[in-house]
Amino acid sequence: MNASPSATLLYNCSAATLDLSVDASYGLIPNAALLVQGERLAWVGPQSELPEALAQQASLRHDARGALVTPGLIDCHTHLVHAGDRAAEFEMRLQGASYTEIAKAGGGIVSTVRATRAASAQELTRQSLKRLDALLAEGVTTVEIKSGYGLALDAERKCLKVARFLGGSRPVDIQNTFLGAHALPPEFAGRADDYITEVLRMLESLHADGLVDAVDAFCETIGFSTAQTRRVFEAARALNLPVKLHAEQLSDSGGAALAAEFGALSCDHLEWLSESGAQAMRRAGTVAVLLPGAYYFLRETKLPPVDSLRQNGVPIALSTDCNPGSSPCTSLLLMLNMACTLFRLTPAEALAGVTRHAASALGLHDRGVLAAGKRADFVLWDVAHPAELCYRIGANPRIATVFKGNRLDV
Ligand code: DI6
Ligand code: FE
Repeated sequence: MNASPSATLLYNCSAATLDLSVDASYGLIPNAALLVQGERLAWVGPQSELPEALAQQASLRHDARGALVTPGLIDCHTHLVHAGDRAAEFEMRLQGASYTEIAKAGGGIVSTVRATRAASAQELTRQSLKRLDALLAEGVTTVEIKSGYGLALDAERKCLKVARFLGGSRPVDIQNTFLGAHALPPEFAGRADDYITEVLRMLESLHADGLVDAVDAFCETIGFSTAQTRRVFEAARALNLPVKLHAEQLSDSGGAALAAEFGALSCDHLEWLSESGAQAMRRAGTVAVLLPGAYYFLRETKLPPVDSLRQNGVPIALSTDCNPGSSPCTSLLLMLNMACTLFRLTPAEALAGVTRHAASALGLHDRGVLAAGKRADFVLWDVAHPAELCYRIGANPRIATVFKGNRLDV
């Protein structure tokens, strides 16, 4: 409880701490104060309970004028680094073509692969920064970015390097995920197993370059089988890298059970998740990442089994899935609203899904809640109650973001 003289006190706010030791809902502290010391929170609690000794050590005092404070938002599943768009495919889908049909006809992910391979790192950076800035404008302080639109060593390296560069260019933490097993590139047509061998080679090389924080795969009828996914996971395990999985998005392929077997950080999408899949996730402590943007944009009708996830005690995170094909979305606040309206999450569950549970989905235990010792990543909002963050559509009530203890006007 020692604060150095350089500590900063934020007072006259309410805090949705998402801290379970406060309560199991928002962890709401109505008249709160936060003490920031360096990159960390030194104290969080009711203003009236702030120890006088700590209060006196704060050399800077900031009146939050009644703002709501939440943890910095975490977008734990994005494909943010890519080139081009798929607006023409959107038109085709509106005329009746399905996402799967387009993918099988050589469009879909592979068309973004063509554009991404052709783009220079500089151009890729320019296009990706626009999306990142849109996320940051809504209070995002940690973003996961997957590769998977290169599908060849040099192109995957280019994308992961751009992702690292983005992290150095903006006040945000970027977590890199290698998704080499995203789709079959045309040069491996009919040779999926050979491509997986190439994925393993890419993984080793990119990991040696320090570009990989986690490993993902698209386990699906139009993606890779569980046997192929297992090979990728075994390689990740040998390198001590955590795994996650695009699982049961379009069909029940048994991906969640496989991912759980490897202690996956998360399984993502999950519209077709079975009861046994949910139980396997619970046993493994795997987070369910729901992606309402993809559900909405693909006009899916099969809802993810939210009740089963709740009953099994599987933590639920939410993310934009920012990608050009199934979720061209750069608003995590919109995902809060959609998760409540489409998936019937409570606003408290939704907010936990972009903070506490999103942090777990990335294996980051130093953030996602407001509590002493956690990182001083937080957002001040011009709202009276946390449910307002989920309730509005298209509003952005962010006042300011603090990233690692630094006040920013991003
Ligand atoms: N599932 C998705 O929703 C994204 N990737 C995946 O495996 C979509 C990628 C795309 O259509 O470009
Ligand atoms: Fe995705």
